[in-house]
Amino acid sequence: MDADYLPFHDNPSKPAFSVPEGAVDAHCHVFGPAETFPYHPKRKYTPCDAPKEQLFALRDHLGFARNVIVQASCHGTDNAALLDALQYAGNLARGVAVVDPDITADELQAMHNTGVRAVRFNFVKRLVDTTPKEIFLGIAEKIRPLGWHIVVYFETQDLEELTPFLIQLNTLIVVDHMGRPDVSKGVGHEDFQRFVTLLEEHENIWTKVSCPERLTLNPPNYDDVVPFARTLVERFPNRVLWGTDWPHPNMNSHIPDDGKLVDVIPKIAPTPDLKKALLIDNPMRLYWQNQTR
Ligand code: 0GY
Repeated sequence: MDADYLPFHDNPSKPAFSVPEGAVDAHCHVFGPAETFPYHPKRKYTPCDAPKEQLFALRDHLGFARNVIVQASCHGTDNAALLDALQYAGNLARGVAVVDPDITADELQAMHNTGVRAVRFNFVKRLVDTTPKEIFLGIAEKIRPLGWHIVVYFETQDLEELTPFLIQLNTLIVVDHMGRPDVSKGVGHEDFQRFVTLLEEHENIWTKVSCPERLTLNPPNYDDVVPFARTLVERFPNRVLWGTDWPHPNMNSHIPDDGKLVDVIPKIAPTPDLKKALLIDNPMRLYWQNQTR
């Protein structure tokens, strides 16, 4: 683990908010253990191990039923730890992989059979080297026959430049962490409004209203992030997902208490219908519907 790396909370609180039965944590990771699943040689950070057993113990502690596990950059395109966790969880987890451009249809099908339903394209420069857009477009075509979608991670300043590419992908897209708005600028700022307009104009674009711990200016109080997430939940109730982001790689402001993150949910999804859409109906539709596994 990097010397300045903050490990995840070792004793998260029980949330005050009772998560509805069948809820999905739609953004989390597994890291290692390095002895079994080594980190990628080209990684930009080395985390502390966060193995599947601890992820699923947290799921139970917080009251969730299912997980969507996202391949993180520290494992590169080696999805072994992710696939191992999916295998272990059976029908209770789905995955988002990161793949090489030369991946074969058979390899993709094997991943599908293990529970992968999407690939992730990462544009965050501190996490990955730049990938040419043609490479991503090629991967988008390879996954199309499987009905997978694409999870994209970028920062607010990159949205304008990326928009034509996102449209060109012409498939269902999920944007991580609300496109990482600068919350000091407020909901009305043109940067966040550009993101709202993107979703308004493109019904194939969804977003995760996750990561208040990364976006807040006042940790561990997350109230400054609430108006951003609530705006998206209320405007696009059928296209939003929520996740813990456990084990919270690359945090430097504080170690988030996962129970307190769950307690943000009723603030961003104030009605029972909004909570059900966010936590159950949307992720179930996207990751579990019409699937044999
Ligand atoms: C997240 C956020 C981060 C890291 C990664 O793939 C990754 O390494 O996604 C980050 O550092 O902002 O979603 O886990």
